Formats: sequence, C-alpha cells, structure tokens
Amino acid sequence: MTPAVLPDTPGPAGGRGTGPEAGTRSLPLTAGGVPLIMGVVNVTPDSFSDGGRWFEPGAAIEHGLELLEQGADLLDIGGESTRPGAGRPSEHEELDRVIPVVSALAAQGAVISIDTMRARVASDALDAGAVLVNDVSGGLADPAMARTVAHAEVPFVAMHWRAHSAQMDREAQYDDVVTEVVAELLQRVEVLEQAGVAREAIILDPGFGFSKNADHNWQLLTRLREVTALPYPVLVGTSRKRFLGRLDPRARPDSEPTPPTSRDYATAATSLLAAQAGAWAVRVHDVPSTRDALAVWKRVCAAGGRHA
Ligand code: PMM
Repeated sequence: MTPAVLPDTPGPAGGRGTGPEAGTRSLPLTAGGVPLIMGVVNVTPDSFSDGGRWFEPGAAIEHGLELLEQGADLLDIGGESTRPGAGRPSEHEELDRVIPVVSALAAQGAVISIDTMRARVASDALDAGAVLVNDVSGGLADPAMARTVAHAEVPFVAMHWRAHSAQMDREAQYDDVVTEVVAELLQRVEVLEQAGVAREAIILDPGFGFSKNADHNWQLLTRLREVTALPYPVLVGTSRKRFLGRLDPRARPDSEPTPPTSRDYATAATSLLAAQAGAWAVRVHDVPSTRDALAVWKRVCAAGGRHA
C-alpha cells in the first residue's frame, strides 16, 4: 500500500489540540487550538441524522465535495448506520457502499476517514485512499481491527462503545458516566497499544449517544475537559444527536424530539463548547453552522481570550 501524504499543517498547534501522527501518514494539526471540522458522509439508507439522502454513490460524492467547499477539513465516510436498534449490513454490502465513494473523493484530494467497525473495510478503504480509521467500537467489534491499524500505521479513532446498536440502549448504566467513559477508553488504549498501535496514532472519542441517555450526554458535554485532559487528541461527535432534540422550553416533556436536521444550531453550540474544552476535531453533518461557530472561537482566541 502506498502511504498517502497529507496536507501540511495549517498553523501552530494549540496546546492539547495537536493532531495525531502515525508512520508516514499524518493529519493536519489544529490551527491555534481551533478544532478541525470532520464532515459526515453517511452512505446508508437508514441513518437517523440524514435519512439516506446520500445513499447513491454519485450523491455521496457530490455531498462530500460540497462539505469540503463549505470548509470541512476532512470527510468521514461510513456505510453502516449506528442509530439505536439498527441492524448491520453484510461486510460485502458495506464495502460496496463505501469503497467507490472513498476512491472518488480521495482522488479529488480529500482527506478521508473511514467510519467502520470492520478490519476488512478499513483495510480496503485505506487502499482506496483513506488515511484515518474511525471505529465507533474502538476495536471491540472486530478483533482484527487493532492489528490492521497497527500494520497500516494510520491514525485510529477509538470511540467509547459498549454494544452494537440493537443492544446499546440496555448498556446505558453508569454510576458516574464521565469517570467510567474515561476508564473504559484508557482500557481500550492499553489493548490497542499491546496490539502494536502507536500511542501517537490514537485519537479518543467519548461516544455521545452510544449507550448513553440524554442525561449521560449532558454530563459528558459539561465535563468534556476530563476527557480532553487525557494525553490524546479528542474527537467530539454530538451532531444532530437525540439529546439536542429536546431544547425548546415550551415543548411538553412527553413530546417527540425535533427532527435531526433541525438540530444544527444546537450542534454549532456544542462545537463551540468542544473547542473551549480543547477538542482536536468535531464530527458534523452541517459544516457552515459549525464553521461559523468555530470562526467566533478563533476570533476570541486571536483577541487573547483563550482560557484553555
Ligand atoms: N457518531 C455516529 C457515527 N460515527 N464516529 C465517531 N467517532 N463519533 C461519533 O460520535 C459518531 C461516529 C452516529 O452518527 P451519524 O449516524 O449521524 O453518523
């Protein structure tokens, strides 16, 4: 496999927000402590957040290019929906969904992250031009994942995860969600490093919405600094998640949450909070709203108002 050479770093890294490096592949560093924007391209018929809008390869590729145009620094391409209760596509189906999209967007110079829990999909996507593996199970779902990533020497996002979508809500039991998420992430790090994944290649993600109820998500957001205090870059994925769908104080407590696409204002706010907490990157569906929120943060930092 020919290692991809990634773009130069855009500027001075800001404290904990430095980017990961692994082997000859490295990711852009954050500029002045402002998180990178990871734009989401879900090549699925059933994602909760964008309802299968980009399921056709042509539509997914066009959408990826639009996200880049709008200011995404990298694209996260996934072929498996992880909404609560979702079933899994076969490996063959997942490959069919993502590989043409990864190839086409990498050929256009995009920095691609492959969102998969399968080692084979990760490996084929890396061959097709992806440069980062984002595994929502942190390597737990497929025992071959850690070895694959170690061998490829690419950055690896290890997200906090307890079970596949069909069972994950049952696992949302914590005495102290933040402490337990941190401890479970560190256990993952140990296993990954034992399998040969370089320490510098690991990015952590607290896994908003995965085996977490709304209260757990709010606690994680409030205490995000306990995660970013770890000596690893942190990716934050709150975009359009269910806990952001019940913000209207006028709504009745038993009313349905607002539709995912109406949660982008709230997502922009969580992106700003993630920036304040020192996140390395934010994973979002709507780039312009987060781009502008982060531009506000950048101005505040430039004016000397950074309180990291
Ligand atoms: N969330 C989803 C999918 N992949 N990856 C990471 N690292 N972190 C996340 O929070 C995350 C993820 C589910 O959201 P989607 O269906 O809107 O993509």
